[in-house]
Amino acid sequence: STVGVIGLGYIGLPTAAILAANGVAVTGVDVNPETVDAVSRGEVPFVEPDLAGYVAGGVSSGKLRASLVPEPADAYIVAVPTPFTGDHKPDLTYIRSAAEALAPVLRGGELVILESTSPPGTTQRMADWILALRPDLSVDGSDGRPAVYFAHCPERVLPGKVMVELVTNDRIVGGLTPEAAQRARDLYQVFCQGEILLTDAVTAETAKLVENSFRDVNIAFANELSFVADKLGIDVWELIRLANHHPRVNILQPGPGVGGHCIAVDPWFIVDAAPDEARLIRTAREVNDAKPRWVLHKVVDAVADLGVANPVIATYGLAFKPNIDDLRESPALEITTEIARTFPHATVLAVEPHVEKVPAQLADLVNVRLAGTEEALADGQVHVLLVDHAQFRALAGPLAGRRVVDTRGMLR
Ligand code: SAJ
Repeated sequence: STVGVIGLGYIGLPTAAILAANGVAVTGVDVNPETVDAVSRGEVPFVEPDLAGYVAGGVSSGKLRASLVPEPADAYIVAVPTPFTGDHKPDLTYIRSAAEALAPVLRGGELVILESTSPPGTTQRMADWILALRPDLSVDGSDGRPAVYFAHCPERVLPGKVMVELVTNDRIVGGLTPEAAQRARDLYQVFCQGEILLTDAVTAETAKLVENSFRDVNIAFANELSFVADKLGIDVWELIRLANHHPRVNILQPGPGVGGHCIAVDPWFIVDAAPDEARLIRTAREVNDAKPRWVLHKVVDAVADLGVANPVIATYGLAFKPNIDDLRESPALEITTEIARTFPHATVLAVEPHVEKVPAQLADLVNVRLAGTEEALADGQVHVLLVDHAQFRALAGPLAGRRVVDTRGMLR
């Protein structure tokens, strides 16, 4: 069988590569010519463990190709971004473009799977967009029009473990029709060893959003405890460690805020779909989004306490979580930027072992530069711990007794 994967990003490219590794002829489609060129050469335009080997192998075996436009295939997987707009409304522009690109190549009988994390009802909307351009087709073969089988199969892989979790995670498959769900299951069975659970499309869409909202609400609880503990003058990490000894309590860890392109986004899709009902989910987003500013205030206090006009402030970590190079929606990057803006006369030394060149967001701030750990330890007067990278575990000794804002409890 042949599969077209629309969108060669963090999800589409690994999915295309794993299908190809299992003998499926895959055409990866992307609107970005640089991405298409890179994949055609067997290269990966971003960092994800083990992915490079799969892509190189797929291209050299001839099973994986890349193209700027969709080509006829038996099945399509749409894995394009679903960001939100400034007022927290979902932006479905990329799905709509994918639907418009796909419509002319359909012949009837194909399976079209939406993998992008999407608000409830999006699979139906994608089908509506396609069928509006192709009134000769239908979702169920009614009126003698050939069927196109639409399903939603949300991705659930953890960045940094994508190639493992693609194979081992259970998957939810929601069809616009039961037949569509069954066909989608057959496709995922090619590489997925987890359980494949069938449902309808709206339930599948909502399940994905609920998973990430669950995590967001739980992280917000931990972050709220960090505000409470600070007010009470107690150590939040000690507090959580002790409370977690209860057999039915399992509190997550506070941090500088919630980053990444999923957990900080997806809960808003639920809030948008059910604004009067999703009160806790909305509040959790607000609590987590308030955390970077709170950390900035702690830095302002530490600098005031230092009482120096041109302080040297060292920040440790820019990524959105430990041991990766991903800076998307990173609270650590946001906090470092805000520190530099707040203290134009300070020197900010940003330590990020996973990044080699200054990120665009920091590029026009003349008082920030990347530095190594040794320089930061030697010259820094205020130390802000933002990401618990493995490399930073050794900081506890050298930073003991110094002026530190520790957002991750790393000095404990
Ligand atoms: N964080 C904390 N405290 C914690 C745990 C996490 O502050 O105790 C922060 C992290 O530092 C980071 C953010 O939360 O800034 C999110 O990190 P994460 O590791 O929880 O999740 P992601 O964004 O890398 O991946 C999530 C996963 N979803 C769940 O665990 C429910 C993943 O399975 C999804 O596939 C992914 O979102 C996605 O693409 O939706």
